[in-house]
Amino acid sequence: MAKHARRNRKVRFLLAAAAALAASLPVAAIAATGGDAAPQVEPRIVGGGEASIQDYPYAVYLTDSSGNQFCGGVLVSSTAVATAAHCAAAVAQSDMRVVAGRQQKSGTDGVVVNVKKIWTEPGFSDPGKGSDVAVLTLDRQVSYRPVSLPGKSDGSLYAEGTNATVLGWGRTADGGARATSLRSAVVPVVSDSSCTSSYSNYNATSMVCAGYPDGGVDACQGDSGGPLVVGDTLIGIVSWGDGCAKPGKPGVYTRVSTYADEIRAQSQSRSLLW
Ligand code: 4AZ
Repeated sequence: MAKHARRNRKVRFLLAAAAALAASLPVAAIAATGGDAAPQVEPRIVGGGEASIQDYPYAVYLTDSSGNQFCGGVLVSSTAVATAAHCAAAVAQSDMRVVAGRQQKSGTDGVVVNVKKIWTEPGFSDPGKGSDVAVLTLDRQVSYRPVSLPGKSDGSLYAEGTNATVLGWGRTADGGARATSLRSAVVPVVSDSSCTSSYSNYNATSMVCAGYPDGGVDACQGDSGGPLVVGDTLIGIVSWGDGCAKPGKPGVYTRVSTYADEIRAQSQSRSLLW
């Protein structure tokens, strides 16, 4: 979408109703706390800011054998990375690399690790149908702190309005260039009823939505597979959406709590398997 179209749409949206105006207030708060002086007309992970890999040591990205970044991922143990199933299917296993501990794509810090096994959630066919989760088993251990997976008592993390952080090296604008460095953005969890209004194929068992009614802050292409965290607990995996940061079109994430037991099982190194 053209920037002007987006801005005009935003203005119309703001003028449309008092309710929309009230709903837009958190966006202003994010822009203010994000440390960006400019008003939010040039959305960047769209609408976020640069993040430190030290603060999010479990954030990793996936490349092909030429080093081209195509997705994100998240360390769930010293030998396992959770990502989106559609990311795991994008490149042949033998060509896939996991880059951990690296902030800048152009950097040389951290490690580049091969993948020796891919588990994909059975029944996955298309992100829009759910089950968009996979676990990559690394061919050696890495020393970066893994993320925590949600437990049985973590249901409240999915309450409407919970502020979650999405991380990635993907596009910084809808249709724009990919980031050169790790970025983060804060997005509130959206209720199932609201997300059903946004997307007729939304499934509350396999997916969770996050974003602002007015858009402006979102994951985007290339962020897929990356983490949505509350504190250091993984609640979502970037999966899909209608474009990026559009009003009324929140980002859709794989609902990790539904798959946590399976992810845990797939993350334990069991030498009998190899
Ligand atoms: C993608 O194509 C993609 N705005 C990722 C996230 C979103 C949309 C598309 C969510 O990888």
